Amino acid sequence: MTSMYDPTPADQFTFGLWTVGQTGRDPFGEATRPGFSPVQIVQELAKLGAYGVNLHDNDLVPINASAQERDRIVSEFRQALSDHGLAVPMATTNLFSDPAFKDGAFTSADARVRAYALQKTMLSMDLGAELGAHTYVFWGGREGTEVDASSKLLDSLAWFRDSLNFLADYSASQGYSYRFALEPKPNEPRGDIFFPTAGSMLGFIATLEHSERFGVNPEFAHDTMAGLNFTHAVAQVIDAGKLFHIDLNDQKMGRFDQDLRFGAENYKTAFFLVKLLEDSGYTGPKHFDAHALRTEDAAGVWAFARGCMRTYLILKEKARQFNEDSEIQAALAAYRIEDAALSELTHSFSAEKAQVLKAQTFDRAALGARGLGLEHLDQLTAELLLGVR
Ligand code: GLT
Ligand code: MN
Ligand code: MN
Repeated sequence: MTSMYDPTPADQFTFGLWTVGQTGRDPFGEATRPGFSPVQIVQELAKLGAYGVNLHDNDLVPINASAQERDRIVSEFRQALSDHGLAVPMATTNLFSDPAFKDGAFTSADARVRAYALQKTMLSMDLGAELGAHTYVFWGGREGTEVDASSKLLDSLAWFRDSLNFLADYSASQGYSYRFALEPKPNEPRGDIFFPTAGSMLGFIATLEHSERFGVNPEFAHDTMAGLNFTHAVAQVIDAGKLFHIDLNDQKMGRFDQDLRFGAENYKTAFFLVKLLEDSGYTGPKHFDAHALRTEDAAGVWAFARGCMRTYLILKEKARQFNEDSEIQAALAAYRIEDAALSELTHSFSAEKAQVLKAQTFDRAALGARGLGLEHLDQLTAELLLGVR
């Protein structure tokens, strides 16, 4: 039996090969399940109604594969994509697993590592383009420090900028259609990762040569680890016109990077995030950068994947109900006070308007005394989410 919460490719849900392919290994224990081949992942995701699959170069092609092996693997994978109607909307580079990158890739203090990182990324961009990807993600997992006595902070920023400028030019020289999405994270695996927040990424993007080709790939868990409000971060990225991609998952605040199933933990934040994405008209892929719990077997992995997508669609329906609920809309209308004359006065400067505004009298006591009705509005929202409205 199908339901309105069963995903279809039109919903544009995607998973990374590394997400559903994760084997349960963590820093304290070995794999608890064998994982799946890239071709199996394509088959299963297509059955579940996903739109696409994303990858790092080495999720598909082992780092030590020969040219012939690479071509064979890629051609088998392309065949599976076409057989099952799945896209590869996003590609990225693994610049964090190999010991060569233990002190950073583009921000390594070793010029040879920086050059190797550029070479590896160009080859990975070639692979992504071959598979039809239009978004290229940079997650600088190893770009950071534990030891600031290394004295490379300002150099690292310049090296990172040079690398991105180089790669944007490489993309253009190859005729690739890439838009680049930079993914912030505050820490883990480094003690401190450079560009910890969406805001710091936005600031850095403005310094790039082709800043119009660069945007942000925010991740729910990354802001939540640091105790930040992810929905607020995404709003700022949307306001800047820079939401090029998004990584959805869940997380308890202040913990290690859990990458939980979307909506597993913070229902309310997930609701306001989905509402923001839907209301703002975001049309890009919704990528679940999460993995099944270590307790799960193969069936648990697909239950996890299906759960991510269903929860998004359930919250999307709740957002629609929120927008159509007359009591909620009345509470919102009462909360917001519009004044056309004052808005005209304040929305842009003129010397004359400034004079008029300075002469205006405000009833400060009345402004402070007004009750805003937010308890009522929040309780209505809670009841909607809890299914009793
Ligand atoms: C890694 C990380 C993610 C990044 C991926 C892209 S890899 O799983 O935890 O947040 O998005 O490199
Ligand atoms: Mn991510
Ligand atoms: Mn993560």
